[in-house]
Amino acid sequence: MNPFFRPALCLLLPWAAMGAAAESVGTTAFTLPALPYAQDALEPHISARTMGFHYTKHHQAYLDNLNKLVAGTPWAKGATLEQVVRESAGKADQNAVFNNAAQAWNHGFFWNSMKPGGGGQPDGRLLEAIGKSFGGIEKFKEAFLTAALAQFGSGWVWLVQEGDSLKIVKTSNADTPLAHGQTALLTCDVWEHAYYLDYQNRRKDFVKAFLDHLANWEFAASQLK
Ligand code: MN3
Repeated sequence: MNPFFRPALCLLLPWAAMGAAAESVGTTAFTLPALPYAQDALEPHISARTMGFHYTKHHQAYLDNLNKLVAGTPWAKGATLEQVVRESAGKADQNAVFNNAAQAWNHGFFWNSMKPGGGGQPDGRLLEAIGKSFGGIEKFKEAFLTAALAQFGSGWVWLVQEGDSLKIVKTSNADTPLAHGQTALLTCDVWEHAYYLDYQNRRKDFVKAFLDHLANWEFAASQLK
């Protein structure tokens, strides 16, 4: 099915289920999760051209590589993407599996971290937790932007929950909070491929657009433990 026509299905599934391998006879393949919106839905902040490359080329490539790497291993028999990430993390001989599985997971999480008409601020428990950990939503946004600009080279900036507190963390390349016992709430991809077509070298403008116009606070709140 064309992923464009699957957002309703996606909304019915819990996020965790979306990362599960699709089962067929005796073997499984990790498949591209449906985007929760159309590829042009985040314009003008992220162009359809950027989304097209990012989702159908970059994200797909991580999944294609992962499927090749796990073929014939126990991971190809019904493991979830989360399992593959956790089980390959920190193992030198599984570095390629980790990189591709983590990037596949990170991208699925990133698509869900945005929505058309997002931004603003969360409410309820998440707003309270942000107040407690960062001193308010504006201070959180400043700290998130600072972290995004401080990430040297390719990587991600995240809002995570660790125990009772919220933190902003940066990860390099494919690294992910999932590998560090943290609960991811929201992420922004700061690899150049995420913004270069639209913003060239202006990472700051991209991350500001993410915070002010795209951040999906309902999704972030749904990940709180
Ligand atoms: Mn990316």
